[in-house]
Amino acid sequence: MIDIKNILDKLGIEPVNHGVTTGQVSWPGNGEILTSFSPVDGKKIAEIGQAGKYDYDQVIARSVEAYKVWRLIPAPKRGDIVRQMGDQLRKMKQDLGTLVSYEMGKSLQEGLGEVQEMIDICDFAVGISRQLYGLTMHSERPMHRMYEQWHPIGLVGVISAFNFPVAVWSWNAMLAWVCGDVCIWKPSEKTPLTAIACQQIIKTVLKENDVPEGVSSVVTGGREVGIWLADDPRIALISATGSIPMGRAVGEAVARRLGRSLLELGGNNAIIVTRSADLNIAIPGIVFGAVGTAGQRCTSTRRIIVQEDIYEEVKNRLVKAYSQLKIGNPLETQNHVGPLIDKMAVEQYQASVEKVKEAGGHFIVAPNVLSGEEYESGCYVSPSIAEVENGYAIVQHETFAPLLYLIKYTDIEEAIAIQNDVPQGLSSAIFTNNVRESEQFLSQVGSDCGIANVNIGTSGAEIGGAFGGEKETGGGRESGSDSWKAYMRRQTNTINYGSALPLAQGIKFEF
Ligand code: UN1
Repeated sequence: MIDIKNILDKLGIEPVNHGVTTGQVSWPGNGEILTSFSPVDGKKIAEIGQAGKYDYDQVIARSVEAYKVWRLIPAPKRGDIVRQMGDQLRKMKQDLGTLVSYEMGKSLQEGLGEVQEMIDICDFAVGISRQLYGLTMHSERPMHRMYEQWHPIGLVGVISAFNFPVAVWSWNAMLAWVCGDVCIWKPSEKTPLTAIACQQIIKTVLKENDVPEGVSSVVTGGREVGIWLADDPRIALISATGSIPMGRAVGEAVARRLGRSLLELGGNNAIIVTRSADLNIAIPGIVFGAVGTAGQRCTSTRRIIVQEDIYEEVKNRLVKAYSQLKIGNPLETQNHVGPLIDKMAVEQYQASVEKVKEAGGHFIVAPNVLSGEEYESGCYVSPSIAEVENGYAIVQHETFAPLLYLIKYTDIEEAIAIQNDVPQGLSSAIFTNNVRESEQFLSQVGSDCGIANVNIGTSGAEIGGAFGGEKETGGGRESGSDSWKAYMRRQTNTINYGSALPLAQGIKFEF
């Protein structure tokens, strides 16, 4: 049995916690008291004093001051501080991963995997801290030089979701820090303790390096804290991960003040299984994508689009695989599927199931809400599979639960059309051994998603790539590749080192 109390002690989580921190300094907010319950066993873990408006303004005032100092520290030096944070995370991986699993409900393996993503992004950000490259251009004017520089953008607000309660913050924060920005984090009110634990883990690094107070802040709270951030002209960039309605509200508020937003919202991710697919890898890929994290990743597999000749075989193998799934305490390694985040999520799963039935869908693996011993929290459901039409309203919508849809197709063009025919555009995959099909899927007439994979599933992206999607997914890109550019402002500089003043475009202006 895992000793949760001991892990909370090691992570500095108290029975009642300060819900506001500016890195080195923390205090109990004057907002409402929030209680964090575990979906694993339904037990109360700890309480948090959430931020009120006064606390929020204090944090932002300190962030503004911190930015004035932080932006002057050379980027590789900031990178070295991020490296030290990565070292601390390595030491605390087991404890933080366990708390992620206990507060959020994902399997311990996935909790540890999430902390590994944090460590990996630290390493990546250290490298990037020496590669914040701008281009140089040849000027059309004699004795002129043109180049561009990337400068920090300022204050970055990070709104994160419960399903990746720590990794998504680190994707944003580690890059923003090496870029010279300061971060204000509003974690999900469903997983506030993991956010507090992260601050405890990096606190010694901040202290040892004399990092100014306000470089890493947390303001816990609900929707209103998100609105304060979105409406605040002092926040240059809001990076928000979560539902499409949340992203729309944040995006509209930030756009109203002409600020920048980086949105990573819902997906409706499909896997196309073609006639030539190797089902020995396709089936596990589908099952992990659909039931991993109990279907609560934005990259979770929601739809399987299967070629008609192999439809019955795929269906039978999926039914067999689902019959072998063990549902239960995610901290116990033999279980594949843990609980949903809370009872509201269970109700939403049930409501979606009803809508599938009303639309004419047919369940081949029936959904259930589990009760009895081990399931006292009321948050455990069994994963389900339904045969549907892609056009059903409920299929067009992202249900954040292990509800998988099976859809039949005849030719590859039809499969790609079905894959793209949803409002969201995050992740997609094809299982095929036919190079024509895979190349068509990856081409400009193929998948319209930000992520398109061949012979792997839709979830579990590595941090080195740019992560995000199109359409209602929001268009933002986080994590690897050149996503760092979102956290900086570009300045174009033209320098005249001659003694004449020629104008661009050959314009003559004489007097
Ligand atoms: C999310 O669900 O918001 O690709 C992020 C994945 C993970 C990240 C998911 N690396 O599934």
